[in-house]
Amino acid sequence: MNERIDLGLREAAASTPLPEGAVIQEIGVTGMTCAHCVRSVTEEISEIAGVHGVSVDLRVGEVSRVTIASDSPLDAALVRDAVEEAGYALAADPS
Ligand code: 9UX
Repeated sequence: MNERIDLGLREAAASTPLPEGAVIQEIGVTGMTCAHCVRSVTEEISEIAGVHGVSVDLRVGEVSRVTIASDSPLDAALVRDAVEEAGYALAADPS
């Protein structure tokens, strides 16, 4: 299954003009299998200061792609903590 789920948050899309200095990064997350997983990860990451958009490309049984838009580059440890707080894990290969 391969499905993009956006939970009403602002889409981190290139089509939208970004604020000065804004950053979009993509991370890989393992273990996500449903919309509730998507919600948990989205909510945890959204709580990081400076984050204004989270978009999840759910790939069940594979590495899901999580796109994060933020005002400035995020501390990688904060992102990892948020993913783990939600109950999932960063993929070894973030690309
Ligand atoms: Mo998604 Mo439910 O992993 O445990 S199936 S939240």
